[in-house]
Amino acid sequence: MHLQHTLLTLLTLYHSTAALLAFPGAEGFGANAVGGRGGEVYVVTNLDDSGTGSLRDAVSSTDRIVVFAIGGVINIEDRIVVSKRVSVLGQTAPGDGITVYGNGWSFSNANDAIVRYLRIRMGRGGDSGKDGITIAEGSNMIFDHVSVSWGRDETFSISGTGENITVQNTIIAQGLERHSCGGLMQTDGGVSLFRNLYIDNKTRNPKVKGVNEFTNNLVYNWGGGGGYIAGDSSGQSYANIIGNYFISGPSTTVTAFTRGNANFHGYVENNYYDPDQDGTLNGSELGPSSSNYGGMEIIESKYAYPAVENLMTPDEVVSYVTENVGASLVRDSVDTRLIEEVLSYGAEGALISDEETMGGPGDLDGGTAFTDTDGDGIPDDAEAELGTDPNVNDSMGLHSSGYTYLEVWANSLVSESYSV
Ligand SMILES: *[C@@H]1O[C@H](CO)[C@@H](O)[C@H](O)[C@H]1NC(C)=O
Ligand SMILES: *[C@@H]1O[C@H](CO)[C@@H](O)[C@H](O)[C@H]1NC(C)=O
Ligand SMILES: *[C@@H]1O[C@H](CO)[C@@H](O)[C@H](O)[C@H]1NC(C)=O
Ligand SMILES: CC(=O)N[C@H]1CO[C@H](CO)[C@@H](O)[C@@H]1O
Repeated sequence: MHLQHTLLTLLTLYHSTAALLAFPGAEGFGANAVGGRGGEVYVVTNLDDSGTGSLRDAVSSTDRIVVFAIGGVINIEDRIVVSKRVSVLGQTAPGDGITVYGNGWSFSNANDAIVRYLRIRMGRGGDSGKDGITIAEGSNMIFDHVSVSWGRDETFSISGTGENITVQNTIIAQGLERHSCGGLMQTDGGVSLFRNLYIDNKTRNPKVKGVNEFTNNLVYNWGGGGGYIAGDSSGQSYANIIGNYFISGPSTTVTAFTRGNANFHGYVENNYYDPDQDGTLNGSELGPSSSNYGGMEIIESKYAYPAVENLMTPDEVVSYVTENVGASLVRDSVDTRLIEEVLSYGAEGALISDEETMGGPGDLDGGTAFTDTDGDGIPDDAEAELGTDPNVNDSMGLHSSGYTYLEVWANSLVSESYSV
């Protein structure tokens, strides 16, 4: 009887955990990623490339919520490979937050990843033929307020058997020449792209195949390879494309949508295109004809994919994205410049082949670590407010909301609803 009751309690707990959003404001196919909830806390305490207290070490084992007691640029030599059930909560870093520079990251098979407020800048020194962020397989992942740039192959790419993945409020920028790619988003397992900025990539902004929702994104200064590339293959694609703004820049020589065919089935609604590169934001709606959408098959009803809670108009998207997207608690020099390009409404922007053009990753203020007597990741003064004990390692306990106390604290540092 007693055992049965315990089991029932456990099952109920499991159930409520499974239905919980990754964090308040998580949306789309990856909204229910669990991350390291139920595992251990790992506090990153240095900017080293490896070893105890480093970010690489933090993500190398499963079941961890990773928080930061230091801000700054982490220079990496080899690619970082992320284990299953890991949360990387960059918003907890003091100072100007965290940039990881020098190579890219693999989230292949890193099921249940939650990644927030992190800058990932690959650069010329990274592995040739590799991406800024790669996901070739794996499920239930969400990337929120990430800035990823300077991929040598793609910048952010999801392919293969990836399933239930969201990329939201994220900057995907400046894939390095000559490939200069935003990235592939091609999987049948479902990818949501919400409120992102694709900027200064020659091609694949993104290239979509399979099951995909592309809503409230801003695409700026794509190059001759293409803005949104619709499938371009014999595989079948089923996509919603809603409320996006496409703004041509100095590098743009082709229309917003290209390379579609009858295998690409798209539901389209209220997408704006400003082609004239004249410094004024005055685009107009792309009528729902196949020719405006690169030749894809336009379908009448929306696919029943997990949608955004607050659908914005394209004009609202421009305001929202320029104010909020990327690791925006503190904008670094790179993101600041990218946003200035957008706000030139067509006059500024360039494809680059070398990050030196951007001044590299820039300098970041490391900030001051908060006092955390028990080393459980939550600052002493916040423990007092949360009702946890500043002298006991108790941050992974479950709050009544279903989140760990550590997540409740981390979530409280950033805004949770995405509307204007
Ligand atoms: C992806 O999400 C769908 C819908 O919630 C679910 O049925 C499916 O099992 C999920 N896939 C994985 C691998 O979790
Ligand atoms: C947008 O504004 C520019 C400059 O004011 C003007 O030259 C252009 O014709 C306008 N475009 C549209 C579509 O109204
Ligand atoms: C706190 O406990 C976790 C286990 O949940 C452990 O991994 C971690 O090292 C502990 N931290 C400290 C500072 O004792
Ligand atoms: C269109 C465009 O600006 N493409 C650029 C994308 O970024 C790479 C690297 O930053 C440039 O080399 C491309 O020219």
